[in-house]
Amino acid sequence: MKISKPLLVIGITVFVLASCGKSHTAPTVPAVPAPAATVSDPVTASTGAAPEVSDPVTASTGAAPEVSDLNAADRSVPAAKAFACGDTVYDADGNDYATVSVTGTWGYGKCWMKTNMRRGAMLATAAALPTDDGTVEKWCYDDADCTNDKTYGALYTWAEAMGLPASCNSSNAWTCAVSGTVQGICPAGWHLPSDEELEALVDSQGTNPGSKLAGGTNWKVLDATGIWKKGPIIRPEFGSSGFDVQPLGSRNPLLGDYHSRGLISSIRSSSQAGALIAWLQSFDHALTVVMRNSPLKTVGVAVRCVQD
Ligand SMILES: [Ca+2]
Repeated sequence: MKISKPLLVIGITVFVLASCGKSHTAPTVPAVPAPAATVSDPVTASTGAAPEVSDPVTASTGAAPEVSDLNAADRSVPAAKAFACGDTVYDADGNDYATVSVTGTWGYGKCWMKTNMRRGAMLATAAALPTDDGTVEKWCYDDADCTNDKTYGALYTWAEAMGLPASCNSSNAWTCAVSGTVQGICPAGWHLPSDEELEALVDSQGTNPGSKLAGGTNWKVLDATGIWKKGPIIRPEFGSSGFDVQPLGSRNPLLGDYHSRGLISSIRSSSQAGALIAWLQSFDHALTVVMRNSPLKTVGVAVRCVQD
């Protein structure tokens, strides 16, 4: 018949195209018999054994390839919800933190933690120092476990907060140098604020920045139930930024003790001011302004992270 030849050509073409598209499921190629060894073959001549020829896939176990249903399970998981400022963020220990987009006269707008970091293992006393033990270490005021204390949080040295060796608390050698943003003890996607970022936060508030950035519960009372003791920092605009600096005081490295809870708080920056000192911002119940200071890196102060 005259049409038999064209049909045969089309059939071959379809077969070739189909084969090209299925290369990952090509049938096993039969093993090619090895050529017989000869006396002059330097490799096989030493033992006289013929080279073994086998299918490397099936010879290893003889088991059929395992078919997993992981892909099907993955497809059933909905895409993760994108983080929006105001959502809760979690540190590496699973502790939760409220977040806030800080408002201000000039609309700073970065996303900050609304409470102080609490991550890490508590040091036994204020006199103890963190070490390079592979874990984050913190002080808790009066040595009372503060892991669940969202009112005050924990205190950290500069190096421990930065994830650097403890020797960086007394050195600004190149191994302790800081460039770009530093995650340190912050959650992934967050970092310790630089000196410049903290300065911008304060400047964004205009007048009385201390009053606007400080905050917390029961702030108006003078007795033990209020976290800020009443003073000039208490003004009509107290807490208006939403940042809510919490007055947890600090750890004094010279005396090895805690002091000034309810009166003072500092927020640590990632920026060094020298071998022994680093920049931070201090809030005092007696001041409506915020003070930029550079005390010893071994002072224990609060850490607030900011989103990258
Ligand atoms: Ca440590």
